[in-house]
Amino acid sequence: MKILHNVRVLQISAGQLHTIDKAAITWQGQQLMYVGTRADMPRPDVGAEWIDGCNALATPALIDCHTHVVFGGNRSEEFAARLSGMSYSDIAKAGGGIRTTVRHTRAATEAQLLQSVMQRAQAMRRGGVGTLEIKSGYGLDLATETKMLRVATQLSAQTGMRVRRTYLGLHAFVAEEWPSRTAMLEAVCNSWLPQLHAQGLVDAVDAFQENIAFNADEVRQFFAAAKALRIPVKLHAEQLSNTQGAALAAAFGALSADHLEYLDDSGIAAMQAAGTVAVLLPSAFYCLRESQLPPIAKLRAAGVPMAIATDCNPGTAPNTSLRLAMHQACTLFGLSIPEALAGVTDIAARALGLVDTGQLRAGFCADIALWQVDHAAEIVYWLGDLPAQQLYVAGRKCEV
Ligand code: DI6
Ligand code: FE
Repeated sequence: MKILHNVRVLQISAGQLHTIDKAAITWQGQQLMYVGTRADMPRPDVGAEWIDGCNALATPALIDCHTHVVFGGNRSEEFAARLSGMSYSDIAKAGGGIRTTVRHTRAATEAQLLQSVMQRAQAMRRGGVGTLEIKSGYGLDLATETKMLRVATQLSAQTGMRVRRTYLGLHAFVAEEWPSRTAMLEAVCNSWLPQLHAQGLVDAVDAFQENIAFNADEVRQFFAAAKALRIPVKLHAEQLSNTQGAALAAAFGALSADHLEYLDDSGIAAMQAAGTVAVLLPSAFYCLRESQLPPIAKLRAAGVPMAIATDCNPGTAPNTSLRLAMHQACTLFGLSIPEALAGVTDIAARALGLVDTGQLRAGFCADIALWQVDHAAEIVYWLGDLPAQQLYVAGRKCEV
């Protein structure tokens, strides 16, 4: 048994922050046993390990529920091109964008990919992230998609972080490599997905539904294949235009629909009815210098839970700081501090289908971040480095 004492504990419920002062947290193995005041703590086991929290603020370890953090190369040259006037869509149509990263990711060895993602993941971990979702999607062939998902699996062992792997089967269509779009769909749905699933590499699937990517019929076919294998689905929806992606995702009981700048009222209603989480990605909004805001007030009014993630990727969000994404969600999208904190803990867990992480309560996983701050708002407020003092994932201490 472990006993973290001399801490203040942040709890987030019903949109309110609540701090327990002079608190203690105990856990056995991976599971929290007690979270409350030190005074009320049940008598500990003899031989329990005592850990001094130095009066830090304890929060659930943060959860980054949407990333593309495994990739080869980078896209700084396209960033420069965008600064001189080219749009993200122009670059994609000219064969760049996602396809640039596909070339680099195919060329990289598994060891090279692991080495580059380790650096980014270490920055995330230092920022208090204990759980990380990682999407494939820069392979677009079976060998490279497999390589990406294997690297994501290895990353967990190397860093101690919990990793959820998402097969982003429909990210981009490379016309030169296929006789038709139907042929690609056929391979992804009936061959690659079942093979990746059989190797235990897939926790969920995702697709990019957009005018420059895949249409509703194609996504529906892919989701039907995932459903047949009982794999949960997620969707990049209404990022650059409205293609009724959120409603389609909701119809499949999706864990989340992500981006959502162009989400409309019917999409909100469908998400609300299905319990689909809205994942907000303000770093991509910022990098693309978008002006269309996701309909935050309407999502809030409808009671659709809102998570926040980095979308860490080389094209639209070269960001390893979940705290920066939280800050952007507040400054650019108008979220409150409690919404931002819930969006990277409890609600982010829901967006990944994790039922026992993201809260500091008995029975949940012992995933804890300690912060040297006076008030929880500082976690969102400071720009730049604010390293977690200590981090525990599934009861085990991680380096920060
Ligand atoms: N939407 C995104 O924001 C990322 N993928 C997607 O479907 C961007 C991917 C990239 O540009 O590399
Ligand atoms: Fe994304």
